[in-house]
Order: sequence, then structure tokens, then C-alpha cells
Amino acid sequence: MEVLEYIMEKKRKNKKMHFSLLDPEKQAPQKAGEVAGTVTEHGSNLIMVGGSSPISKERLDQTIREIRRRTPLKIVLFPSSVGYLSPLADAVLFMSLLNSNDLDYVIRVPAKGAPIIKRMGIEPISMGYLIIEPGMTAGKVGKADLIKRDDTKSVVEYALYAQYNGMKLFYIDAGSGSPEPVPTEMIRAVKKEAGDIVLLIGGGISNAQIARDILEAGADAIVTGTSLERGEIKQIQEIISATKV
Ligand code: 1GP
Repeated sequence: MEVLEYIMEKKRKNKKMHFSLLDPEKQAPQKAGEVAGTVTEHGSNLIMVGGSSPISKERLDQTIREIRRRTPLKIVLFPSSVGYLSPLADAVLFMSLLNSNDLDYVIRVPAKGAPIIKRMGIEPISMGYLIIEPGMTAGKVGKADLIKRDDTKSVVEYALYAQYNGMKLFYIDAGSGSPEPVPTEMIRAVKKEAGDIVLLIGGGISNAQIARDILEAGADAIVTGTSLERGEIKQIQEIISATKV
């Protein structure tokens, strides 16, 4: 089954999802493989591979190989540059950072990557990406014009823009390691006004209560990275469990 088809089927059935984000720079490839095995046991739905800093092709490929060895889950790239593409992945989030001040992140870099993705034969999944305060490293690297935490109106505008452009996924990110997650009012408003698009929420989802609140507000999928890097097994298990109720 193709990756987008898998995601859309979950959404149709109103099943919530957990995506595990692994940054190849943050741990050795073998360790990334072990973490992938652990999250698979606990019921995560998909492995995202990506990060903000540049990476060597060898490190990226080796990380994907190790993950592949330990899990049957699909592996989806979450690229910050064309250097983040690999034919060993199943799919790539073909994304536009909608609130970047730099056109490279909105359109030029994805355009450069498009023929490479085609040659590699990996599945492109169209996604609108929005970074809100505090944004952390992703906000700085992506030169985001950070959305204020109370600016629900702008988030809804971007979500509808993404939906009307035919994008399949819409990802609101508070930034990896954010002390606060995306506000639930934003999630509720996007769900109400642009409910057709698959809504991903990430950044600062550090415990099960936060995960439950975000899912209850209308997220289709939650993305976690930091708790995986830190090896916080109990939190990971509880966060993933929150998607299964
Ligand atoms: C980053 O939203 C993701 O893009 C993951 O955030 O590292 O805070 O879980 P955390």
C-alpha cells in the first residue's frame, strides 16, 4: 500500500496516528534502528527521517538501512534540503514551508528536488508546513515568519490555502524541543475550517496528556522526536497509546 493511501485510510476511519521522527544527526545509525524497533513494538504508525542540519548521503542511507532492518513501518523523508533525499526511503514529504521569508524554502528547494525524487522513484506526498512560535531551530533554519501563538486566524488561512492547493497534509510545528506544544484552539479551528486536509501536529508533545489534548482537539497525527532521542520509553509508550483509544 502506498504511504499516502495508508494515511488517508486511517483518516477516513477516524483512526489517530503517531509518527516517529528520527534525526540521523542526533544518534548513530544503529541506535536509530533500535529506536525504530522500540516505537514499532509500542504501535507507532510511521517513521519520519529528517533534520535541520546538513547531512552526508552515507549517514542518511546508513540510518535508513538500520531502520529498515528493525521495522516493517514505512520510512518517510522529512527533508530540509535536497541532500536529505534517498532512494532507500518509501516516500518523501514534498513540502512547502508556507510561512518562510525565504522563497528557497517555499518553492525553490522543493522544485530542485522534484526531478531527483522522480529519478529515485520514491512517493512524493504534498504537504504544507507551518512553523509557529517558538519555532526553535526549524524556525531559524527555515527563516520562518513565526506565527504568534494566539494568531489562530492566520493558521486557518494557511490551512485553507494548502487545502485549496490540493496539498494532502498540513503540518503545524512548534519546533523540536519546544517548551509548549501547538495551542489546542489552533487545532480546533483548522479541524473545523479545513477538515479535509490531514492535520499533523508536532513540537513539544512530551507527555500523554498533551498528546490526548491535541488529538481530542482534532489532530489526525502527532509527531514526536525529542522523547525518542532521549530514550524516554515510558513517555513514548504512553504518548503512542493516546492515539489508540
Ligand atoms: C519537530 O515537531 C517535531 O519537527 C518533533 O518535535 O522533538 O519536540 O518531539 P519534538
